Amino acid sequence: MACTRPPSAPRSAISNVNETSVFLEWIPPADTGGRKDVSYYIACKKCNSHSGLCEVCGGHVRYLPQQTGLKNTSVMMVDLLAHTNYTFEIEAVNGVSDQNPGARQFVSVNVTTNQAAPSPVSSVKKGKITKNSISLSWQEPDRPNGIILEYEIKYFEKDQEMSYTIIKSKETTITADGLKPGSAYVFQIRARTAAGYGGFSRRFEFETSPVSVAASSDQSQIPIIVVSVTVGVILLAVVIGFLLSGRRCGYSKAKQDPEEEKMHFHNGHIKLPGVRTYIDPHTYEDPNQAVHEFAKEIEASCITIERVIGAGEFGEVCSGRLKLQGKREFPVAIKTLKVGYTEKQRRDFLGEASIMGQFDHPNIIHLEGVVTKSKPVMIVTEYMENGSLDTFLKKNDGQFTVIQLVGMLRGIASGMKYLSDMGYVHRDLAARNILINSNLVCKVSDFGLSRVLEDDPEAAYTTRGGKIPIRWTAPEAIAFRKFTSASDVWSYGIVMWEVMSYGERPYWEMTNQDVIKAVEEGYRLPSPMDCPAALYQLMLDCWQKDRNSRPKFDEIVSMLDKLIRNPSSLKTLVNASSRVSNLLVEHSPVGSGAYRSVGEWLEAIKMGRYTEIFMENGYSSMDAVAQVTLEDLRRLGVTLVGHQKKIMSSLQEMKVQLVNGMVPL
Ligand code: ACK
Repeated sequence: MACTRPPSAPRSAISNVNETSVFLEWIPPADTGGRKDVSYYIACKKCNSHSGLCEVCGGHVRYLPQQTGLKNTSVMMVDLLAHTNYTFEIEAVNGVSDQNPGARQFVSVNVTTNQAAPSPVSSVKKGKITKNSISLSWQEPDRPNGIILEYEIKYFEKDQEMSYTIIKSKETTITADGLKPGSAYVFQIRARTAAGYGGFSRRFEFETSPVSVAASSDQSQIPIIVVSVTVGVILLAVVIGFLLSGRRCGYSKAKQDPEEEKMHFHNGHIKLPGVRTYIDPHTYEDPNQAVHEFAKEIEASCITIERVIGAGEFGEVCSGRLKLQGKREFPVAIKTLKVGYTEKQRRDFLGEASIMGQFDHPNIIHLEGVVTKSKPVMIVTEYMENGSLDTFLKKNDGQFTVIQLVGMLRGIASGMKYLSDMGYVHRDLAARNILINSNLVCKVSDFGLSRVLEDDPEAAYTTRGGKIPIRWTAPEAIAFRKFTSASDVWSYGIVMWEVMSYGERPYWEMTNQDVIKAVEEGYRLPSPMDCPAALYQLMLDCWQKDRNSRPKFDEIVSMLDKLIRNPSSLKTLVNASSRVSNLLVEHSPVGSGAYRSVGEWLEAIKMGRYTEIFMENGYSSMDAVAQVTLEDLRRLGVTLVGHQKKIMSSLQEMKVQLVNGMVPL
């Protein structure tokens, strides 16, 4: 047997951070060492951001599916610490790696995890029990992921879940009193940090003493609030009355957790405990107050502008660097407000910062702060090296693996789940409004008030006077302005299509009117080329006419996670011939109209070099060309993916123009 050697390092590793989980993907080593038994090992190091020193990660990190002997080129690490720098080294090994005295061959990836809610409280002990009260104590969660601000204790009499009581406590002990003697009660506890509430603990059941035992209660703990469901309902009625009586308007979240019955006031806005809600800056009488509530003021001297990278509606977009006290300088994007602005323009410009500043999620563009005390007025955000997703994909046509594309889509869905949980409806979700960084992490951007649609060149006026990006918008939002998270899901389906077709324009050159008509008649975009069937099915689900039948963003995230964990599920592609015949079943084939000859058509799309091959193989008329499938192209020797795409897209475009429709649902 020939001598073999250890493999070279894996290549092109990319990471996708989601709160305290990291997904890694890489390409196999260029040199497998002449063996077929290559597998991968992941080394994890936790690094101190100040000293730069790293230590091996503790046993709390979980690797899915495993840390060693990985056969696939991807892995997920979960249960990492929040706000922590990690270095992951991906090493390729084979049967002779152990014999190798030389240096290890690995590719390394540095990531910083994001904030995460605390893990559930796992251990709860009963303390003093009387006939009317139960005292409890518990341990802080294993992974608080921040400073615990308070605990919420929910309890109810066993089998009476509909009538529960909630106590809040800053301590890890409470006494629930006013209970029935000799009755079983169920308790659940959750912790809250700045990142929000963690999950509830499992249910703990304790019983009060029977009547004969002397009553006593432990007064050492002070519950902050005790409100029963009944009181909650009364409070709700009072709050509504209060608002109707003309007090400053509040904002209640569109999606309300039925379990939450209590309400708090925050700056005159109703806030539901446990669910962070987006507050519409419009509800502030003074928009400056909103900006300063949600955005940090940055001194202009901390910012170095380096170059102009684009044009926004309100002024130039630049790249530069931000140096905050006690922190290392880092790259930022800077949106500026052009001189001579009106008060309304200033308000609308800063409105975006007031919205963005309320979000904290790895797939939402992060606001560093604003400059309002000097001119020019600026909005400073994290820098996304690869710019907008649509341009980036067009520039890198055909360059990514399906898993990489799905990773991008997963990030966008995760950002959108966060926004919908916050009660924020984006209304202009499109690949042009997603930014992508050097790690291929996608982040949702472009937040605005009414202006959201004003500055989008894609937005067109509807007959009802609104301005809407027709190709990305759900029919109910176009027809009667019903913008909801479900209409954002429709747009997400279009973004999926844009991503899988590397930035192709949805519905090609069809007019907006034709798009509205075709969609109304039940036609949908056909599958992009080489698209996994599971992804196209998800797109079709997002484009259900009945908005309640569309998947929710959390379901989309779970579905994409499943596909990423099981890459073989992405191997089944939408059958190329069925893609085409879908269009032909319903309608007549491409014919005489558009081009007079095959040669003229191929010349027009700069594919004239294939005219001879087409003619020699019997594709001598446009009717014959209409039957061409991807397999036929490959057989004819059109092997370049870019050329295949160009030809198939052109065919599709012609058919779509002819039939004025797409795939019938
Ligand atoms: O495709 P691009 O390079 O990415 O061109 C547009 C341009 O500015 C106008 O919006 C780019 N851009 C916007 N925000 C950012 C950001 N945070 N990081 C990097 N580029 C950005 C966008």
